Amino acid sequence: MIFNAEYECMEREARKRIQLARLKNLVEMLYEKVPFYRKKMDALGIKSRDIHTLSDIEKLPFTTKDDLRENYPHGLLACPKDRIVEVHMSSGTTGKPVVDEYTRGDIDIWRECMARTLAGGGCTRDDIVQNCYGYGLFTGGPGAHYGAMTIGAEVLPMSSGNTARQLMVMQDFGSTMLTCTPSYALYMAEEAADAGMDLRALPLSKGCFGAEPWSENMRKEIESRYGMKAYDIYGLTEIVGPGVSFECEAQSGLHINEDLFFPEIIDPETGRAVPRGEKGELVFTTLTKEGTPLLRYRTRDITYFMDEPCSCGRTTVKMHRLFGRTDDMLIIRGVNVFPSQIEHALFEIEGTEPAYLIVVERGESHLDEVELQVEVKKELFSDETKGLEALRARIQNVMKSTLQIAVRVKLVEPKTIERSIGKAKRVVDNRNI
Ligand code: DLL
Repeated sequence: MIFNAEYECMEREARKRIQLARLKNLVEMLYEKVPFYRKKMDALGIKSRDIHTLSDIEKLPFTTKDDLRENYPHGLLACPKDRIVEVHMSSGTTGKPVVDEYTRGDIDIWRECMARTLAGGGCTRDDIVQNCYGYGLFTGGPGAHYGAMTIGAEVLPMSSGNTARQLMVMQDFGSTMLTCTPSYALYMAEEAADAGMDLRALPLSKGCFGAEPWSENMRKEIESRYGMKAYDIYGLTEIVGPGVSFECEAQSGLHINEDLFFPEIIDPETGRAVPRGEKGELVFTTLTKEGTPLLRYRTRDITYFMDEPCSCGRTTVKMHRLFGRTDDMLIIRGVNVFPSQIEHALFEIEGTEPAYLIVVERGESHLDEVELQVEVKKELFSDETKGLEALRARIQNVMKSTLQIAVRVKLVEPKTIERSIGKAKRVVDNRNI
């Protein structure tokens, strides 16, 4: 299924012309309306009239997650505040989240992107989409919701969690498509097996999964347990949410909605474009956004471009499924977690030593479990257990409210966490994704 053949299958040269026109508009608009960008462009001595070809984009400044954090909450707004109709957020590197503010036009872009995405996974107006991405500040739930509605499918806005109810609804309402993180899909499959439910006998035939890294083996596992086709979908809050790129029936690489988001792949060290087809850091420029448009946003995600024509007929460039990130961001149950956030919160808590270790496992249940080992002060360790238990509970609560996920806290004696003379090892990730 191709949702918008005109744009998704257009000749590449024609698309380039559209991209260039949109880029020029964007640069002009950012210069005029966003002081942050005006300053950056002035520092480089560049104006919109210096953009003649798409490769001139390399003259423009990058935007980083730190820039977003420093401009929190509204510093990068490019339109009057009263035009904003919706806001989403995800974790930043420290306390402040990364914000995307959408105008009505931005929501329309997002609906379009997600309609293309779900259609890539075979969604039609006859489908019943069980949407188990989280609803709230996270973009997953609302994004898939908008996309399914735009196609004209029926949406079951389940959000994540309450697995017994998910399985009941799946059975009773005959859901035909599933949208959630891949790990939650597997968790539900385990619960179904325990409850003696045969997922393969249900009408579910396809699903769009993303928001966290997953492997080809995980895809096979989901496909065989549900008897469905499982598609990878990618996106990030800063750019629009899910819908930046998606797999089609070929299941080999994700088509980028490049008429809307101009992609580059750079060497993260030098900031220069890598030779076409080589791995590097993915960078996006939002070509049509109005609320918080971004110029050359460094995603920290690693992939490469796949330029060869796709059997599905779309002409948009594909990206290989992600290989990882250039930073230390962890994705735990679909939630972005930075060790620096944990550190930041931890150091405000009296009684702890500045030594900690984050251990991540993906258990039998396929869900990520986090153990945070924290060294406590000597005095406390010789104290009665009541004090220790109170501290443990306190850290657990602070982590829950900082990270939005439950973390198991283990207090350890001073000097038990290995010290390092180089870069401290803060994370042991035992997940085999
Ligand atoms: O995770 C948006 C999303 C929702 C994508 C639902 C797909 C489905 P953030 O919370 O801002 O947004 O996290 C963005 O998640 O930079 C990647 O590192 C990672 N990520 C997203 N999709 C994939 C994927 C949403 N398919 C960050 N494979 C991104 C691997 C992914 N990693």
